[in-house]
Amino acid sequence: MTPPLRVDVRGARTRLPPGQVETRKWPVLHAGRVPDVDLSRWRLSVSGLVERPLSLTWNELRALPRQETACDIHCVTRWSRFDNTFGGVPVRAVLGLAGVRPAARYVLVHAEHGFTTNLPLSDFDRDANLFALTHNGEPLTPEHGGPVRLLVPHLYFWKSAKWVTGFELLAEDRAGFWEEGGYHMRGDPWLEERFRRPDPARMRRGER
Ligand SMILES: Nc1nc2c(c(=O)[nH]1)N[C@H]1C(S)=C(S)[C@@H](COP(=O)(O)O)O[C@H]1N2
Ligand SMILES: [Mo]
Repeated sequence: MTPPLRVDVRGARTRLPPGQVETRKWPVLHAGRVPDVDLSRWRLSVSGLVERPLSLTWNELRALPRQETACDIHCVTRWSRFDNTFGGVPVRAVLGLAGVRPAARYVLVHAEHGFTTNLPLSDFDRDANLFALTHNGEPLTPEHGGPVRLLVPHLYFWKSAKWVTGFELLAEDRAGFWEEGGYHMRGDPWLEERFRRPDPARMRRGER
């Protein structure tokens, strides 16, 4: 008798999103130079559709609750790095201080040198997200965004702005630095949201 057909789906689910390659190193990737951040003048500014606009000093940020987030990181240039532990202040702690107004739907994150990145508020307002101060127990190095970077681990890593200086809550989505150049407005690595699909109507009008 022929043996029964055997189907084995163990291990069929991977930690690696489509089109990604695992790396053990931690590549350094950004536009421009690594900024010199002066902590005595540094502020985290929160503006836009909030009940209480904020301008938190370095000490005020550090006095907020802390959390660790264990995660994998996925860069749109196709490298992924597993098993990172970031420590810092939960984004939700800062949102709680500022108070989100009902009309807020999107976030524009600001960083040193005018870097910006945008994402839906529903992706920003998540348990795992941090204003990260440490990586695997050590202070973030300047190359990796120290003294403080955003961490949004479920989206491509370009949304995790290094040298973060604040964010705005908005009613309408507004393209950030890489997004202006065609990168995706959301950037879910599991959906391969790398680039925006060109809008044929806008292309005909000669717009982006
Ligand atoms: N301020 C700033 N943050 C940034 C970028 C940047 O150019 N400027 N690049 C993004 C991109 S594309 C990636 S992949 C990650 C890289 O972070 P890493 O250098 O710590 O690996 O930072 C993101 N944050
Ligand atoms: Mo990236």
